[in-house]
This record gives sequence, structure tokens and C-alpha cells, in this order.
Amino acid sequence: MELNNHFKKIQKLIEAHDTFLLISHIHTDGDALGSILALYHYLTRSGKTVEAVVPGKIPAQYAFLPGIQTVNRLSDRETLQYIRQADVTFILDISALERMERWYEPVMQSEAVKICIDHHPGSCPNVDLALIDDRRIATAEIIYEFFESVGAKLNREMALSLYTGILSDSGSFRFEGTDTFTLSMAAELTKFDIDPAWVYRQVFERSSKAQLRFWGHVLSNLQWEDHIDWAVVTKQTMDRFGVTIEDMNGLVDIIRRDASANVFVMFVENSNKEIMVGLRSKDGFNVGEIARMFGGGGHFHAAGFSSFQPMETVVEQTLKAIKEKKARN
Ligand SMILES: [Mn+2]
Repeated sequence: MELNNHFKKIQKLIEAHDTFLLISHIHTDGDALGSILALYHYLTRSGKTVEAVVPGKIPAQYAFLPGIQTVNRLSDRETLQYIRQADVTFILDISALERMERWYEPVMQSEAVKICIDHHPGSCPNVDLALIDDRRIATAEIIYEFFESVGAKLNREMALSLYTGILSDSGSFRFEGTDTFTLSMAAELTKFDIDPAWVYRQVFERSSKAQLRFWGHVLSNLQWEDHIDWAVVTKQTMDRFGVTIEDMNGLVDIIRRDASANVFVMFVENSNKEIMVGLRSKDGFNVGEIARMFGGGGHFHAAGFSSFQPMETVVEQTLKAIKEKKARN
């Protein structure tokens, strides 16, 4: 099978080289970090030199991940130098290569063998080896399959990293795409002394009072029409509540609880006056298609894009596209 051939090729590349870079996307999450760290522990155990990089800040909630202090360990200058020297670069969970942000150009221009492992459809043109499996709910699932296929023994560090990846991307085993594979994998991983309630607490029960009050505000101001729910969040509002863009994580999944809607949109203005649009759906509406219309990407039920147009324009155009698609469906 093609996937197994890819796994074998990756293992051969690992055996043949010494210096590895692991990189993932801006606005990092449990799957990006979990995938990075699982591979990090595997490679260092195999005696390799490894550095891990993510653009932007690492949210404090991931401090429990074993080895997290090694991610972004290097200064910017050292990182740039390392990117140029690495033999092999693993690009993980990236969705769009540009999401490497300021490391995008140096990575793509480097001579390293570039391997992309991802569960986002259509991700990673122009790399040496792209292992994309959009049936998987998390990149961590594909990394787990890789370990299984090459007979790599897991340890607790690898197991906890992988578990966090699937827990995070599946919204704690609730979202579309959670399947027998996900749950069997979770069951296997818990054998490594992993307490599901404890990991859940680290990933999902970390809200500040400011965040909860802010969520209350957003939920009170929810707008809806034609079974579409949406919320508009300006930078000014976030400042007033003392929250940042990271405090938005998980909010759209609360809105998704509305039984009377099937498409859910969050419009959030970041500090660069950029509008980040997060899309969710249920009942067979493909929000990935909407995101791609506006230059973004993602999955059938969870996707996103960003725009430098004014907020009103972005809201109007997005809702128009969703309504038109609904009319066609
Ligand atoms: Mn992911």
C-alpha cells in the first residue's frame, strides 16, 4: 500500500541522516505540538540531532507535554542557521506551507529533504515527500501509524504526545472523523500510564475568569439567520476583556452546540487588522469549500481563512457565500 511505502521511505531517510528539523504552523495546537514531540522523542532516542520550531507563542496549557521546553529553544539567528543546515525537515500538520510564517521561505529554500505529514486535504505542494491522509482526524494518528509500520516501540513521552494530538484535534473524541482507529489508538496509548481525565484537564480546563466572561459576552451577542450562527469579535472588545486571540480557542465549538443551526462562523480581528475567519458545520455542509473560495483551507466540518478586508466586507462576503452554497445544496 502507498502509505506503507511512504513510511518505509521515511524510515530509510531517518536512518541515512543525522540532523533533523521539525516544524509546524502558527497558532500552534495540541496536534502540532504532540506530533512534533512524538517524532522528537523517537529521533533523539535514535541518536539524531533534532530541533523543533513553531512560529508564534506556545500556549501555557501545553507546558505539561514532555520535552516542550525544547520547542523554540534556539534564538531566531540560530534557528535560521539550523534550517539551512538540517539534512531532513519534517513539516507537520501544516495545512498550508505559508503557515510556517517567517520560516516558510528559509525552509523551502533550504537543501534539506522536505517531508510533509498532514491530515489536511490538499496540503504541501512542492515537497520531496508528502504523506497526506485526510481520513485521519489528527496528524498524530499518522505519526502513530508510522511508528507501528516501522515497528518503533513507544515510550510514555511519545504516547502522551500522540494522545494529546488526537484528544486536541478530535475535541476530546467528539468531532466528525473520530472513528475506530482514533479510539483504538487512544486505548493503546492509555496503557502508558496516561490518565485521560488528567490530560483533558490540561488541554481543555485551563480558562481564566477573563476568558469565561469574554465567552459569555460573545455568546450573548451571537447573530443568526438561515441556520447560520456567527459572532463578530473586534480587537477592541478583546482588549476591553483583557483576552488575546488564543482565548478564542474552543469558543466556536461551544456555539456549535446550537441545535437550530448547522453552520457556525467566528470573525476575529487580530492585532494586524487581519480578520481570522473560523468555520464549523454539521449535517453535511462542507465549510472547507467555503474556506478555499477565500484562499484558506481545512476540513469538511472545520476550516478557516483570513482576510485584510474590512470586517463588514468579510462578514458580508462570507455569509453570502454560505447562503449561496446552501441554496445550491
Ligand atoms: Mn491537526
